[in-house]
Amino acid sequence: MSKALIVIDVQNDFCPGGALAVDGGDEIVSGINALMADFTAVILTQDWHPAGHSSFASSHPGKDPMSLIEMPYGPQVLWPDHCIQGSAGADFHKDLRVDGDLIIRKGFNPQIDSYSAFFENDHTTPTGLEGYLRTRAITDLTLVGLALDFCVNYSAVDAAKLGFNVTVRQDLCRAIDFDGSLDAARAGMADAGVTLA
Ligand code: VGL
Ligand code: ZN
Repeated sequence: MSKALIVIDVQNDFCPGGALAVDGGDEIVSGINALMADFTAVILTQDWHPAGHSSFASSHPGKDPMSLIEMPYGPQVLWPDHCIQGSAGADFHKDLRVDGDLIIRKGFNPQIDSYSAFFENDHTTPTGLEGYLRTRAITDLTLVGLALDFCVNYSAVDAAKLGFNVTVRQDLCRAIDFDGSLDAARAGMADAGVTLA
């Protein structure tokens, strides 16, 4: 049994002062750093959008941030502009240890958002992370990071569906908690067989 820690989107824009700030997003950094030594592999994800990304409200005239639209692949929340490639907001939190094995970027396709570290929001376009884990014979995943109800949730559910043993350390996550999203995420993860620790 080989286990990986997957650190989801601990980036400036999801921390206090950022464009899509998650309450307490910075509080989890030291605990995540401390956990890294317990794992064979440490993988970081980085939300990485081109300017004008289709998940930004600013790309849809007349639409407000946090409103919902129908995309060809299903419903999509429209976000404030965030994690634009190369911007300070897209950088990892300054205290996060970034000497892990792999950094996987997601959300770079202008037409599709990608909450999950495994598949874009069409649920079919792979990021390549599954192949990486399988070729390294990693079977067990622990997920931490931001945001619990979006990118951690989607990543955990996809990982469980792919057959990995998945634990989410809720104490090392923080949530956006918008319109019931946190309760729905917890129920969905539990249904998928994710261990909520
Ligand atoms: C995220 C909304 C938009 C996340 C990323 O990391 O949870 N949420 N992009
Ligand atoms: Zn994003």
